[in-house]
Amino acid sequence: MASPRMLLAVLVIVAAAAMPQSSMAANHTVGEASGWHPDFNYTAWTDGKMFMVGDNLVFNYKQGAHNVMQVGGADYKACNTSAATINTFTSGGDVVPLNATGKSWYICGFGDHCSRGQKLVVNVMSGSVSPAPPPSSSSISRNVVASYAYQIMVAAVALTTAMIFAR
Ligand SMILES: *[C@@H]1O[C@H](CO)[C@@H](O)[C@H](O)[C@H]1NC(C)=O
Ligand SMILES: *[C@@H]1O[C@H](CO)[C@@H](O)[C@H](O)[C@H]1NC(C)=O
Ligand SMILES: *[C@@H]1O[C@H](CO)[C@@H](O)[C@H](O)[C@H]1NC(C)=O
Ligand SMILES: *[C@@H]1O[C@H](CO)[C@@H](O)[C@H](O)[C@H]1NC(C)=O
Ligand SMILES: [Cu+2]
Repeated sequence: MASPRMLLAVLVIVAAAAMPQSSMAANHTVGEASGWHPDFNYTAWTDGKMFMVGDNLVFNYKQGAHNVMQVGGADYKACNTSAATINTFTSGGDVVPLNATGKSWYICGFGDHCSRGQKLVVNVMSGSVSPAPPPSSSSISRNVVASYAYQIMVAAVALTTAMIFAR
């Protein structure tokens, strides 16, 4: 018969294996399947999403038909396509890292696309809650993970107690 100590060890191992890997950076595909183009509400797309330092934005579009200019807030607001950019991306499948907290602004530099809605602002939150990065829109929340680990521990204690009294 398995000893309570052994059962506890097994449960601890199971709990450790159940914990997700610490790197949970998310890729946010801008506009999802619609991609990056005018006549789309990217503000609505950001609704309810969490953007964390370490996440990426992925801009999908036809190369040469659009681009991604990372600009300042004033140039975003003005749709200033001749703005001095922080970065410009042109590959059509741009993976743009969110590596700083605060707002990050993106516009398309082609024609009137920006004024037709091809513009995106995201508010990037800190990912500094150690040790693992905090939740992103597409990963399990820390609270869920924490409560799951807690429930396993409670179950382990209960089982161990039961084993002791059952002898
Ligand atoms: C995000 O996309 C990049 C580039 O395609 C890929 O290397 C990386 O594994 C992706 N990360 C996640 C969390 O899906
Ligand atoms: C885009 O959606 C937001 C809500 O997420 C709304 O407040 C805004 O008016 C919309 N913009 C346009 C141009 O429809
Ligand atoms: C657009 O950006 C350029 C370069 O930074 C600047 O000279 C110009 O004043 C900006 N225009 C507007 C409308 O903000
Ligand atoms: C932050 O991300 C931009 C791309 O948006 C990149 O050009 C820049 O080098 C990054 N900075 C750091 C410190 O990683
Ligand atoms: Cu465009």
